[in-house]
Amino acid sequence: MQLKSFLTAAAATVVANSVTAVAADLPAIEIVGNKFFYSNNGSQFYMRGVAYQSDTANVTGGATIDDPLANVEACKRDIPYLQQLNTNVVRIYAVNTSLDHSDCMSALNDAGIYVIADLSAPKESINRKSPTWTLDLFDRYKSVVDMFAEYSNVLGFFAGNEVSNDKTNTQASAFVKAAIRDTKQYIKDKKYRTIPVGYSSNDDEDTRVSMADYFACGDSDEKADFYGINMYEWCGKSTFKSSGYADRTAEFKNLTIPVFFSEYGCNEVSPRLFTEVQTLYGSDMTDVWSGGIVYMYFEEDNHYGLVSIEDDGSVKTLDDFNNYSSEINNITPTSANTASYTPSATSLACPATGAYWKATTNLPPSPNEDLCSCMDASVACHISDDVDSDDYQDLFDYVCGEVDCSGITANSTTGHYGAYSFCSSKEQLDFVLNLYYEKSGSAKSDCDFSGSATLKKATTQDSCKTALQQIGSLGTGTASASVEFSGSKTSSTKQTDDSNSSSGSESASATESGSSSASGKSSSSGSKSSKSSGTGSAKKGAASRSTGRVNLAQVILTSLASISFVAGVGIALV
Ligand SMILES: *[C@@H]1O[C@H](CO)[C@@H](O)[C@H](O)[C@H]1NC(C)=O
Ligand SMILES: *[C@@H]1O[C@H](CO)[C@@H](O)[C@H](O)[C@H]1NC(C)=O
Ligand SMILES: *[C@@H]1O[C@H](CO)[C@@H](O)[C@H](O)[C@H]1NC(C)=O
Ligand SMILES: *[C@@H]1O[C@H](CO)[C@@H](O)[C@H](O)[C@H]1NC(C)=O
Ligand SMILES: *[C@@H]1O[C@H](CO)[C@@H](O)[C@H](O)[C@H]1NC(C)=O
Ligand SMILES: CC(=O)N[C@H]1CO[C@H](CO)[C@@H](O)[C@@H]1O
Ligand SMILES: CC(=O)N[C@H]1CO[C@H](CO)[C@@H](O)[C@@H]1O
Repeated sequence: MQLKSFLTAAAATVVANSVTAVAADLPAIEIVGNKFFYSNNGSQFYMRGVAYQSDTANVTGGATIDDPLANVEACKRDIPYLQQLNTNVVRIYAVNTSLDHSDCMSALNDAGIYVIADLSAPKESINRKSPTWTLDLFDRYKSVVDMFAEYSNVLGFFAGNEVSNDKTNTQASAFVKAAIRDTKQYIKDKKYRTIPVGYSSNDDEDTRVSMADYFACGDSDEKADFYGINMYEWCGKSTFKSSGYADRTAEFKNLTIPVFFSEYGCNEVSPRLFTEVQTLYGSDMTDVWSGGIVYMYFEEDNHYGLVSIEDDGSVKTLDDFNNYSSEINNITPTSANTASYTPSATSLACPATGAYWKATTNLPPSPNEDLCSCMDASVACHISDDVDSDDYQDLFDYVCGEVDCSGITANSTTGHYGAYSFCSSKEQLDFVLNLYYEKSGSAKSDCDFSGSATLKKATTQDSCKTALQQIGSLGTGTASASVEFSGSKTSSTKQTDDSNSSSGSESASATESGSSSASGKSSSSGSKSSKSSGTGSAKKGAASRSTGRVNLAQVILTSLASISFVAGVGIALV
């Protein structure tokens, strides 16, 4: 009998595992309307979260990600403390997908704790100053999804953290929303559980309403599944009204997706009293908000810790821990149930573009590796393999002064996206060098660039033809035809380390925005008006390139290059 042999096998497994007590998997959390629910019984789920990751700023300095889910000893050390804090969610800012997370994930599961994880990492995130949504970045996001999809205690993923953070860079949100769309589709394509994908925002008074509406509006295929706001408005003893919470609640009450504090806990008054907890989980707010995540577990220089880790590795609870503990263990939020709950509204208008909002709802295209490979094989002029990718930018600057580079650029205000705007820097460079080569008459010397480029045989595979024709030679059209590239993909020059990933046109400083918020908190954050949530300061300049050097090199290169083209002499690139 099939059943009997299954039972026998199961029994054998139980015997083999008898030392470890295996708790059942936590029920997945699902979303209906603007609320989270337990999938097993339909009761409402409020986040009682703690941000759980020590300083990731060192990553920006070139060190490794301190991945809390890969350190099972620390997990096991900390879980009893998280349980004292009635914790049901931990927020993780950056994971290392080369490491094993299974032991910590199951320890958290057994403790009734869900994980909400950022998909980006400080070196691999959408840059608010020159935003792109690329093959490389999508690969990073996919790798995190692949790693965590199997765990039922993954509550959801953040596709970005404070990427746009004021009215000067709202354009970047279009790229984050494209990331949400593509990640959701990837989860579907892989037939994973429907894991929610959302966004974590700062709290900027000019942009906060437009931004929330932007992420929550539109087709279900592309809108965020939930929305977090990093909130530092309630400092010391405050009230629902005087803190600003009342205004925020009025502003977010029409949001059609769950909204919560993805960080909170102003520390202007220390020790923190956490009197906001009663309000957040009380009747003034629970219709609109789904709880929050206290920033943060570990005490560090910025003084937001609930515990400190002593030199001997032990945990010492701080005053903030005790105060938060007494508050969070004393809440009784009302509970809706899916059986009787009907969302009051299901759709929301997208924000109009204007002085404070510049991202159109026409999103950047989905990165398509085959298309980039098709294009790259079809061009004749290629950058030489021995040119350092650090030097690509100089070539882009020169060539894009000579030819129309719209095929590789993206503008989320106009909604014009080059068909190759998501390709690797190398592929993009090949594309524009080839445009220059063709424009100049396609002589061998037109593909030289001071010895940096070479001609190769161009081939257009049949399975690429229609799409490439639709896109056109400038790269500005849209392909409705699908593409399939056979052979080795050209974009396998996946950038894996710091120096390499800061090269080219894609992003000079991917660390500028993204998951570094865990480290960027200045101790004075949380001003009530919260023009900025205070999370930006330490991020600034995190990864600016050595601008002086580049500019100088660029000037020299550009003039040398112009001379060399005229004279037909090859000059080696510096
Ligand atoms: C629903 O299930 C969750 C998870 O098992 C549990 O914590 C909660 O108490 C249950 N709700 C009710 C009303 O039984
Ligand atoms: C990491 O950050 C801590 C705290 O800011 C600092 O003391 C330490 O030197 C840094 N380590 C590295 C490798 O940068
Ligand atoms: C990820 O972990 C691997 C294996 O330990 C390590 O080699 C790598 O440097 C880590 N990467 C980051 C960004 O921390
Ligand atoms: C919420 O929706 C109501 C009804 O459509 C509308 O009158 C109100 O202005 C909206 N509030 C906000 C803050 O958008
Ligand atoms: C996008 O287009 C607008 C309108 O033409 C322009 O003002 C803006 O500078 C462009 N942005 C980028 C990043 O090119
Ligand atoms: C509201 C509250 O619990 N306040 C306590 C916070 O911690 C300090 C220091 O332990 C206590 O004095 C407060 O009573
Ligand atoms: C592909 C590539 O360019 N890899 C280089 C990245 O940078 C390191 C040094 O930081 C080089 O060793 C790799 O060859």
